[in-house]
Amino acid sequence: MANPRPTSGAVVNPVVPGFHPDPSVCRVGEDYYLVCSSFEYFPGVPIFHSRDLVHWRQIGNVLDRPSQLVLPLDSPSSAGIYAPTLRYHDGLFHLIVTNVSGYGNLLVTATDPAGPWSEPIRLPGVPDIDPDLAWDSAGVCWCTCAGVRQVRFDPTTGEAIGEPRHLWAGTPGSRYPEAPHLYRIGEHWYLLIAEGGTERGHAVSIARGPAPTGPFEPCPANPILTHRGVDHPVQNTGHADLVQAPDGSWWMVLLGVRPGGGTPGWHVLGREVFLAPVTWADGWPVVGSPDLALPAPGWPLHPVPPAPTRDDFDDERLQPCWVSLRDRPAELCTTGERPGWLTLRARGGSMDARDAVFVGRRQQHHRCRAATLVDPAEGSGGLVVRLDERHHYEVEVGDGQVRVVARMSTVRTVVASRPAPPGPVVLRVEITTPPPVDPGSGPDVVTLGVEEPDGTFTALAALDGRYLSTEVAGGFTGRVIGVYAATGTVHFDWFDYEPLDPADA
Ligand code: 6LW
Repeated sequence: MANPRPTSGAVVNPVVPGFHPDPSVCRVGEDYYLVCSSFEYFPGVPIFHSRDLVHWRQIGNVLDRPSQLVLPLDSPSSAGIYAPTLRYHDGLFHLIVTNVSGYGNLLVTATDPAGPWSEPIRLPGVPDIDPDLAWDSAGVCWCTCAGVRQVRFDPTTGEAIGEPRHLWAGTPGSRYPEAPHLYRIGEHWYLLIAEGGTERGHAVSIARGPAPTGPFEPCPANPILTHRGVDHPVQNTGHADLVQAPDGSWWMVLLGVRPGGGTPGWHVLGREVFLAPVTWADGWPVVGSPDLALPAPGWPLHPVPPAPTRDDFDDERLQPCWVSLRDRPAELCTTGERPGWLTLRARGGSMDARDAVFVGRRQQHHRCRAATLVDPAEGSGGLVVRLDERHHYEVEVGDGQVRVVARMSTVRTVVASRPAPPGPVVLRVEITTPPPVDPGSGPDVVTLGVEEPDGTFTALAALDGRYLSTEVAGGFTGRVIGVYAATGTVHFDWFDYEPLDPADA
């Protein structure tokens, strides 16, 4: 499936492409802010700003210091940071989130959502993942989490007041009631949840009651959104948050995936952020389909400039889109040591290691190209497309050789190798989506290679992308493309990332 991106005045879904799951959105006046899960990547919880709900620009990461984000070097992929909720109350932004890698639930606050955010308060009294915050008219704060359970809560100390109460088990016969968000809208309190699991059975359901504590009456039309069993290019739809647009209309942000290839379809970009229209009938929300193109909205649009293709690594700090694995100690990753270059010093060896030294950015387009100029004078390293430790393809230079390595579950193999051109070398990866030639075709083709001294590209291998998909690898993340050091010290002068479809640029 080529996943064309329609344009011309329409809302183009996903509004935040690439691995950005579990969206939570918050409106303050004319400004919207949106956060997502980040799992094993550091910094954690990317935060975006928009004036129109359609165009989003990353303004930072909420958990950007080691004191806020503890990710043990041996913690598994798809552990770490799950499902934040972002809310604004009394002049302060509140972000509540779970670090499943041992730290538990935590709360941070900020006056400016671009940061800095406070040191975290730990929340031992919150009994499960996916915490939400809501304040009632008396100023009492309620924390609701997966299960669905709720506890009264003091957001200034993190202390739970009393015991958690069970609120709702979700739809009978469904599973995993989670991702709750609680809102006062009109005369009712609404309890929005996800259920069915985050794969093809994913769904959004809702209940309402007279108070934040319930009792809650399920919507007769539950689930109010699901794409299970439906032939729609957007699948796994769920984990939603409600928001009002500038014109007062209601919308939902939610996660969905875009599977490609033949049967059963593989999604490679992770769970992405979609927008869906919401209307109301009998006091219940009616959710329209999060189609790839929605009609142009009735309020002014505020497009954001496209991200530059090249990062020259000239800034002292990396741009907020760059992530590393579990930590980013200055002695392993620096932009200062060789001015204008990113220097990586190997620690754990190859990309198979949980403590691999890797800096990357999310793959956000099905068809794209990435390249880097690498000087491997004192080591070996290269350019990698990563799903997790057990699923990645890389083109690497070192010891006078250029190699393409594929890691697919238990299989690790050198697919191609040849002598390296002299001096710093440009490594390149191109990801394309040829039409499926048979029902078993993969979602895309990942071509890895090297540029010759005259600038021509030599492809060394073209690999089936399904092995870097969530359907094969499992987990909650998506692809991240970046650079790494396998041995010694490796320098990168620049990194290019560009979509190959003009409509995406
Ligand atoms: C998250 C849960 C979910 O905690 O996936 O899709 C989990 N929904 O709500 C991890 O992202």
